[in-house]
Amino acid sequence: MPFSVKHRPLRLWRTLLPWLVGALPMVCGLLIMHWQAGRELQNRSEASAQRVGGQIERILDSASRAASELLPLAGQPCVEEKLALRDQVTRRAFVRSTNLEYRGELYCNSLFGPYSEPVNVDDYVQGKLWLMDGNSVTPGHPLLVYRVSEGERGAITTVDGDHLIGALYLLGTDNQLILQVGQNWIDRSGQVHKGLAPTSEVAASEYVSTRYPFSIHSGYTQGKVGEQMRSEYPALFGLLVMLGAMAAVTCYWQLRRASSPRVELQRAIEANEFIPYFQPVVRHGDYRWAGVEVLMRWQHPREGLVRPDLFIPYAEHSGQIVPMTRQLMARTVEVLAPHAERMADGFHIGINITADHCQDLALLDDCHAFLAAFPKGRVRLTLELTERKLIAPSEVTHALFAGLHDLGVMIAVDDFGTGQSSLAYLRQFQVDYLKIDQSFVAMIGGDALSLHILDSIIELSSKLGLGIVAEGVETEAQRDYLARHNVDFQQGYLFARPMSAEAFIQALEAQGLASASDHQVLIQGG
Ligand code: G
Ligand code: G
Ligand code: MN
Repeated sequence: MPFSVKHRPLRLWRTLLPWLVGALPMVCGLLIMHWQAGRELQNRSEASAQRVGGQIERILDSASRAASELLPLAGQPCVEEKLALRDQVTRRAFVRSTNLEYRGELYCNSLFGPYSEPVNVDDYVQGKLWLMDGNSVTPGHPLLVYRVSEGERGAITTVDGDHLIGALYLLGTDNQLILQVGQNWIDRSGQVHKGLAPTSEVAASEYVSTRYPFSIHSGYTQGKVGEQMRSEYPALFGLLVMLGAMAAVTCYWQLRRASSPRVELQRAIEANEFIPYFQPVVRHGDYRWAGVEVLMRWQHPREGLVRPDLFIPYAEHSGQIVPMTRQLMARTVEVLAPHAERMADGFHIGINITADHCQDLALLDDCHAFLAAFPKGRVRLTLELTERKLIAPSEVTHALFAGLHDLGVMIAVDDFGTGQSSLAYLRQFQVDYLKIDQSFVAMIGGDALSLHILDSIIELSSKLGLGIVAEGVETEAQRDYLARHNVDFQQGYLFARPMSAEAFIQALEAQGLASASDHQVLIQGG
């Protein structure tokens, strides 16, 4: 089992990781969506600059044709040509007025006829195009002026600003569109501004006409990408949230699976994975079952059956041994109580407890509940306290052991001889049995000195008036030696290994039958 020490930063990391993993697909998805929306806007911006540019070129074509047709007339007397000027205004859709220029002077106008105004070529970009914010006829109203010239002659046509504004409105209003002519520009408001048009913050693009000296700038205001994402990808966004949540939950479960021992034990407690195994204890003389020791096993979903020495130490350390033992006692009741009639009165049931159990009186309730599940007097509950970890006496332990005594619960000191419990200790906790540790039983057949230790323990306990249980009996020689020394009970592989509940119940039934037939043999024999 991968038990490891838990570090604080690790715990923080474990808490954060599912959030990070959940956020990752959302962040990546949002980045991709952002990029995609930006690209779409860029394409749209370029397309609209191009289309609007095309429309303005068409408008200028009309102005340019009119001017080209009038150019040969420049220099002729105005009275003769003014009808030709008006003819062009009428014929050309976008032309508002036409003019003739000769030697730097605009001398003939389609509206006024003869006229006089100097022509400043510098007003015109490349001598051709001028975006002006009004003239004497319509002051404050934008006007696009087209000029064609040849030597001293020139023809000038004007386009009403409304046609330009119309072109800028051509594709709707969700984007920014600006017509730039030289140092002047105009947007949908119809106001002519001086200088260079401001570039859009999002998806700025430019269409530079190859036929006339103007350009179209298009783009979007700040926040357009977000708006685009919200309006175009709500379903995709929902999917991202779902993916993120799924990733986070999966990560969370994966982390839990390979989590710390405490979390793993807690999970096992909740899943009821701690089950009782049973090892019989036999009586001196006929070696019939006098009782049983309940040994905890962990039925792990992946590791299989886990031995207690692998997890009990940690459970004791973390304090989780208390709820685990409570669960074990409850399971033991479930298994054994229905078969109580198979047990002789005073059948011992040994439960291992630790010092942790003695810090409050909860154990009293557990024992009370345990005994209440059996017919009165049928079982003797024995709590086995390991001698390796001594209990510190206090008011609570005093009350606890007095209460246990009143309930008729017996106390056994487990692994006796391996620790250093004093006589005072044995008396303090009103001990009833000593369980001689199997290392001493293993000395039988060894050298004389070792055997002497075993003999001393047996002698001591009989002098103290305590019952003795010998653990780890594996050979007949050991069994017989212990029998000769009047050890009350024996436990070990020689008689039975720890077994599952089903096996134990089966064996218990077989025992009952076996003892009945023994009895018959005795009667028949007698
Ligand atoms: O069952 P096994 O046979 O492997 O026992 C190994 C050790 O685990 C023994 O020292 C035994 O006392 C201890 N042990 C077994 N079951 C429990 C239990 O329910 N509680 C405690 N505290 N120790 C147990
Ligand atoms: O609670 P206690 O420390 O007494 O636990 C008994 C332990 O001894 C358990 O691990 C149990 O499986 C083991 N055990 C029981 N009988 C024998 C035996 O005959 N030989 C050996 N080696 N171990 C035994
Ligand atoms: Mn034990």
